[in-house]
Amino acid sequence: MTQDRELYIERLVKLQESVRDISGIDTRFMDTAIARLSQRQMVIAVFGAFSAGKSSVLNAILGRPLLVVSPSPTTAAVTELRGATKDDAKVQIAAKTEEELWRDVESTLQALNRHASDLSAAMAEIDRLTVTQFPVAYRRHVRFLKALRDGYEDMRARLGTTWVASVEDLRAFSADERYAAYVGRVDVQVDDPLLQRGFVFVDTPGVDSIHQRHTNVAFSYMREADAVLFVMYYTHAFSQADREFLLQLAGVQDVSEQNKLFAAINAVDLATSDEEREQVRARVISELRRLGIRQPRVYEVSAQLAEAGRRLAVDATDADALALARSRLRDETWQPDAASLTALCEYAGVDRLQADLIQYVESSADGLAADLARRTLATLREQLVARQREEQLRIAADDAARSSRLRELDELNQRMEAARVDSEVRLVRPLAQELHELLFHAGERLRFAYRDLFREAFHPGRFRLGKPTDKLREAATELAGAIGRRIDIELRTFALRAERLASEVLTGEKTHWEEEMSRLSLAGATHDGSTAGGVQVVDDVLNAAPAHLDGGMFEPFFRHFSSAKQFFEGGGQSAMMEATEPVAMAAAKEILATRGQRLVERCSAQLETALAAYYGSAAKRVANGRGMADQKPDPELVNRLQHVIATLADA
Ligand SMILES: Nc1nc2c(ncn2[C@@H]2O[C@H](COP(=O)(O)OP(=O)(O)O)[C@@H](O)[C@H]2O)c(=O)[nH]1
Ligand SMILES: [Mg+2]
Repeated sequence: MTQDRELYIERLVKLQESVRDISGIDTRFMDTAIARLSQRQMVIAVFGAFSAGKSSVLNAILGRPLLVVSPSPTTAAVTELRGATKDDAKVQIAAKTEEELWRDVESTLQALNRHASDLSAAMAEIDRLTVTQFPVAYRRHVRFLKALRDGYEDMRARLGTTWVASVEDLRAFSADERYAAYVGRVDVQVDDPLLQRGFVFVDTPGVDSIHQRHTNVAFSYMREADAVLFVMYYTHAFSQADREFLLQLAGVQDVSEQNKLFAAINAVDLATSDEEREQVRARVISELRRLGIRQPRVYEVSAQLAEAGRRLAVDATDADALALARSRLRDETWQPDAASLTALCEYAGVDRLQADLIQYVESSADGLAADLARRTLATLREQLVARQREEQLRIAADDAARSSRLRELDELNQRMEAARVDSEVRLVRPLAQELHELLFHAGERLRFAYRDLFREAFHPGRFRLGKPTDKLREAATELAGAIGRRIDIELRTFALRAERLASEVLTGEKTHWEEEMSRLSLAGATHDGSTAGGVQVVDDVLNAAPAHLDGGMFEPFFRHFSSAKQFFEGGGQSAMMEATEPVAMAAAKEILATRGQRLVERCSAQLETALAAYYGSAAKRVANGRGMADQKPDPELVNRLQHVIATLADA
């Protein structure tokens, strides 16, 4: 594959060189293609809940313990692993900036219903918190803040800085919560054959991370990564955070029409029977389907057995590895030999996952590269053919031919001007209309989800202990939060779709006029052959504050609750669900509509700008063509172009 890519680059560079000096040929569009082909990064992003085994699975895939594995939630920063030569191998740790730290502190305090105006006020506020005063679900937030507080004096000077460390330093640093809280990002460059092939692995904070900021990071990787590996722990697949993540991924995949999800059920060594294991697998598949992931690829793995197997293959007397293998296999007499190690690796399942993942990413990267090379060549060919015809026309031109050409060009110019004038009605408004329909569907999806979200928040377990009014309030806050996150998921997907539809409109219009211009043999590209459009609205959503609904709106409906028994067995829960739905949905749709409307406006404005820019440059080309009609023709050029076009046909 690398070879193919190198061939494409070599060809494109040669071709570009051979036509660079021809007047009327603009080869700048080839630079972008060449740059994109040379950059052969293939990104595999790993997601999953805290302690699902993301780092363990990644270590197993790479066959070396590069990432810290821990029973307590440590990784709160993105770690990127990429290849390097032996001399360049290093670890770089970047601390959070003061701004990032503040955003994490502020949102964590907010989740605990506490507030502070700045970092030092926050530190004082944190001193007043005690872990036990909060419900179990929020203790992770408190522990994070406490650790951060303990590290503050040591770490504040490092905010916003980056430093080089060893893998051992990184290990020590990440294992200490006081310091780990300050790490924003880690880059590991390793002298590793797999990574050197251009693969980049990204270990991410848990999808259940307490920091809102991480949702945006996750979303960016969902869009950009070539593959997404989603890791679940055998005994607890599908938390609410998992579902939200996968729902968002389904949205991204739906827009891009690509299925890049690999789902791994880790720690299958915990299965107590084959039937149980089969059931877990079936449930994972059906949940993924229910979330809109078509044809899920599901792998059952044991990162720890893979690790034990790898070590024993190197050294059969490795006592720790042997103990680990025996304990995970629950067989104290197990002995490593060639056959049993092969069986162990087979059972651990990591080799198959690794092979499929790499094969998928490489072949899709190959496909993309070939596609890009093909499109670039096609665009170049169109330009050359147009240029050649133009030159032939000029050679043959007498006065009559010249004036008929000028008439044709003027006529094209007029049609283009008319198209420009009514592009608002013809292109921009229909797009806005289509986007409004999409918004309507997003609102409907939210309405369908309401019952599930309600039941998840007001579940029986919650009311087992504690004062019911406290528990009702807690459930209401959680429900409001869950609805808010759904709105954000819908808005992010909506923005992606809006970008895509807008660039389709733009590309459609460009393609039409490119054909018209090439029919009149007008050379010079204003179209780079790519489908990229000038419309970007996703960042607007990412930069906006998360959607916020007030849990207080549910309080008037607490009257439907008199006791847990009445609520869950006597119809109270259904009554409250019915009664709250209109209120909650009105609030949700209000936010969705306001923010959605803003996005539609931004999208329309950007499409208008991009269209105006295109019409402007196309008009310039027509004007150039008019000017050319009066210049002296060059018969030699026709032959030269013919020669290049012939070489292109061989491709
Ligand atoms: N039984 C079992 N436990 C595992 C396996 N892989 C990881 N774990 C445990 O799961 C915990 C979390 O692992 P880690 O890789 O740090 O998870 P992360 O937070 O998702 O990166 C650790 O205590 C691991 O020892 C496995 O294959 N089997
Ligand atoms: Mg980890």
